[in-house]
Amino acid sequence: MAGLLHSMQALALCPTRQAAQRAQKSVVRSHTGTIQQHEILMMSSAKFGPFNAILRSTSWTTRSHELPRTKIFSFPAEGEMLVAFCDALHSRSSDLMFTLFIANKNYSSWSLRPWVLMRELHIPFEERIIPFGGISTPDAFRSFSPTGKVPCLVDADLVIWDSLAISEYLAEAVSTVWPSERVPRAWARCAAAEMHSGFLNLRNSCTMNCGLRVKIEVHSKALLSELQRVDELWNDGLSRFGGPFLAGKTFTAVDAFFAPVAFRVQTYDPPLSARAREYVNLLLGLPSMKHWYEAALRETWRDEEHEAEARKSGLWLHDLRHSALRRD
Ligand SMILES: N[C@@H](CCC(=O)N[C@@H](CS)C(=O)NCC(=O)O)C(=O)O
Repeated sequence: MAGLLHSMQALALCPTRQAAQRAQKSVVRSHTGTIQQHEILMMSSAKFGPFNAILRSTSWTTRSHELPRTKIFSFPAEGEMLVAFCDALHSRSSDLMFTLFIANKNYSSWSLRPWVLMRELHIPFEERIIPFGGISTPDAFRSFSPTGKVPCLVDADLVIWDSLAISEYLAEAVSTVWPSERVPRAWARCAAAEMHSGFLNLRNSCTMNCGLRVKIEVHSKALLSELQRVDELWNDGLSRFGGPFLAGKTFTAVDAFFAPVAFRVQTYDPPLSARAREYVNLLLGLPSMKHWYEAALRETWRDEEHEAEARKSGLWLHDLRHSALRRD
């Protein structure tokens, strides 16, 4: 929509009297399942005057077989009026509703990535939790996700079933998902991809379990070498782009990809440099991360597979989930 606004502003600043036609679309889906497509046709004609904007607004609902209803509005559109109109259309796009399927906040590290990204970038979405260790069966996951895994983003009739693919899908509409400049953007994509496809020892021996505090008794060589690489990678990004986030001043998808590592560090307290710890504290202090954490502590589902993984990781010092339950 920002692109739409810019192109419309450009158009408003240099209206020509020749018969020009431009079409721009915005599709808005409401909570009730109604879809509205706004299409702006710019044209001048004998009928509509020298320079008029025509809005073709079509709405239909996903819940019935009704035919779409189309309304056409036309009005003079020059200069500020056109910009004001575009602003109004832009604000309507905030109704855009994605549905994000996730699993337990306490365990689901992959779910956290798009969730924190969307929350930090103020991308509206409806959250649906399908918990491990609840009453849901593996079939429940297959009903919305082709792999039976989360996260899964649903946008109208489109399903995006992988956290990296979700980030790229969102990046097509929201320019702040990745850094705006070429060099930090390339770096951020490499680092996010490295996290997406690597760090298996960190994932397996320091499984995400937000509410636990665990003492790792023996750090394997493989785990230590991955921790060193995380540290090196974070220090590299922070020095190159000046922090406080990995690729510069603002939170982008690469920070979302490392957000689960911040919870792992909180749980397992592994050896890390001071700068890396500072970055972990920054992530843990974000309002969205605090919200996720508090919700994780309140969850009452327990999934034996995840609990067993955490038991293998080391000595449990504290289980804050229990105290959270006692507080309730
Ligand atoms: N490549 C996927 C991995 C997703 C994934 O493994 N999700 C875990 C949750 S943390 C899951 O759904 N596990 C359920 C299972 O393996 O049955 C992504 O990035 O989204």
